[in-house]
Amino acid sequence: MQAMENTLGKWKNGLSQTRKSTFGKIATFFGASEISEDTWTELESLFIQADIGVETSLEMLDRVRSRVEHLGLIRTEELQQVIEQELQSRLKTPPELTWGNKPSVILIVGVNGSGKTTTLAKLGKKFQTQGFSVMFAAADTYRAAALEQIQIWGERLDIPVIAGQKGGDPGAVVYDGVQAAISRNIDILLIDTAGRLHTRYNLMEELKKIHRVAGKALPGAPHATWLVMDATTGQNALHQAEAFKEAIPLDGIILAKLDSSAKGGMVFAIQEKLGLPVLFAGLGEKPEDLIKFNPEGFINGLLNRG
Ligand SMILES: Nc1nc2c(ncn2[C@@H]2O[C@H](COP(=O)(O)OP(=O)(O)OP(=O)(O)O)[C@@H](O)[C@H]2O)c(=O)[nH]1
Ligand SMILES: [Mg+2]
Repeated sequence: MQAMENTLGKWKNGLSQTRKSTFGKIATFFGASEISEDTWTELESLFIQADIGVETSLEMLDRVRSRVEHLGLIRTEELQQVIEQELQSRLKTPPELTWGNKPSVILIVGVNGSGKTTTLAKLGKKFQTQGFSVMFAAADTYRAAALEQIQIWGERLDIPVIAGQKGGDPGAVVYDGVQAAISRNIDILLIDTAGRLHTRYNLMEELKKIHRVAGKALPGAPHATWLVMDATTGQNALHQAEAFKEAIPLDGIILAKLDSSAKGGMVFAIQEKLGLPVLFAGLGEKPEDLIKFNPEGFINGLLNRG
């Protein structure tokens, strides 16, 4: 119970930006006035501003509208519950994660700057707290700073890091990482990858290769591939996500920087358009600021519901 309350508090704090701007406007929209054509036009524009995406917004409002007509609702205050139900019904509780393989290999991918390395550190801490032994593999060999960043996290969290040389072959790092995780009896190996190469094509080819190499080093690996998306980039990130999905099989989304986003409606479009579960949300820069996605907490945080 205590844990649940703390989580609700985290959602509320983490989503204060979006609550103060877009979603807050939706929440204050409900009053004594009568529902009219203008109501629907305004709601549509609020939904789109909130980053829900045009198509998803229209679909959601269509459903709200038929429900309102069916129930014979007249005043905008009566709309609130129907909209909240519609928002909530669009979100899925992520599946429980189970780690039947030892080591379980998790590949972290995403465009540059989306929050991969920070998320990897947060996941490392989370799994460690749950009692698993964790190792990092630094397969972003393009930037010297990337290596340094992950090494600092490794030291801080007391998690071993397998790394190659700057400019080295990322595939080799993945292979070595898996071998090291096997020989050191590690439970979970988290692999960090680069977010930018000379071209998008090169990046996708490299990710395919990394994926293949992991499977060669350990049949069945990677056991999960998670795409880190930056919540502040909005609808644009959805197109980027499609490119990753075409290149390699994805198992879930981690939405980083939700705390910095004034929108947050992307969550609705992600589940709809990508058909992938949102597993975790990043609500800050500290290792403990990654929380399991929870539709109820998310909606509470967006609308400041009791
Ligand atoms: N506020 C906030 N900042 C975050 C969050 N996640 C990551 N960041 C910040 O976003 C910036 C980029 O994060 P990185 O983890 O380096 O991103 P990356 O995807 O590894 O970047 P590249 O390796 O350059 O592709 C850093 O300043 C992080 O502190 C989050 O959930 N909330
Ligand atoms: Mg990085």
